[in-house]
Amino acid sequence: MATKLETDGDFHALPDLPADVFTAPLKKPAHLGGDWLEPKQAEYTSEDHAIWNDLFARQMDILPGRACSTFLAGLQKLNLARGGVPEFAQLSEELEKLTGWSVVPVPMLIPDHVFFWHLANRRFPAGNFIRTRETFDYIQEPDVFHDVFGHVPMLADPIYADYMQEYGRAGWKAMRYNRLKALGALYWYTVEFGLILEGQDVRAYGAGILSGPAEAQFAVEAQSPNRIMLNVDRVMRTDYVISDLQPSYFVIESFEDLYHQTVDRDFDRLYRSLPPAFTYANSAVIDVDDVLHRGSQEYLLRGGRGSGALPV
Ligand code: HBI
Ligand code: FE
Repeated sequence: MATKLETDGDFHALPDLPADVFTAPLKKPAHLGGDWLEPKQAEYTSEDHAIWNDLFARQMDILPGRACSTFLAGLQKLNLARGGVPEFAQLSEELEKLTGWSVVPVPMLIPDHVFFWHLANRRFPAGNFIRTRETFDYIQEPDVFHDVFGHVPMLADPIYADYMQEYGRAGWKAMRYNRLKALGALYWYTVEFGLILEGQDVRAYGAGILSGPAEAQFAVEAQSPNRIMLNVDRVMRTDYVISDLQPSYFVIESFEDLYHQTVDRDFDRLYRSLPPAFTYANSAVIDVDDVLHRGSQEYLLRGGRGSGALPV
């Protein structure tokens, strides 16, 4: 099953990035090695811990009835309500026991191939810094709140934990075919902004939804966005924006379904058939779509972020 992805090596050594791969350059801070890991987690001030606690309380008001049960269970299993920015070492110890994952500190966005390599080895690179009061509602760079509150509880689930590792392994192949952007779109529409059906209801499992107040309501309830059943081939051809609420969300039936849709797939064939650029706009609804909700796109049509449009 997983063997198709595993033929690319043992994932032990950091791969070289081929010179002609399409990916954004990042400048590595001088004190870091090739793995981009901080030697130890940052020390946080009492104001940093207070910011964490306020962000946490705000999300806990919003998430019941909107977050999926797997996420809420993960928060409990890892005791993330204990208060203050969690210590990665302690978190890793608990996570190791549950699913064999650990959480490691990084200073900023790290290059795709390094990120995939950590995931393939069941290490989750988490932002070391925390946002300020000035950027309380929205930041583009992943900070410790987004990464630890949004992503880590999901890693306490064994199936999801395996999906994330397979995703990292799939990065090798994407690199060889120069299709990292397409694999990035899959990450975006599942790990960051994914929705799941629980009975008749749609719930969020994507960390970008779970870690922000506006997006949690918008993704699950608003009339504007499309909600479409996930189709991996389709999503990997779909453009995405990182600076505003999403015009479309993709919905899975279960985490088993997500795992099998991605892992039981001939990625060689898929990458060979993928064009180098995205085919579909992020607001598009296309013939093959199994549509749960066709969005009005009112929020987008009124100008989106910065226009004062309400996220309806
Ligand atoms: N770096 N720190 C960090 N966090 C991410 O989520 C991340 C990254 N680098 C690359 C990356 N994500 C992409 O490869 C994925 O979004 C596909
Ligand atoms: Fe994220």
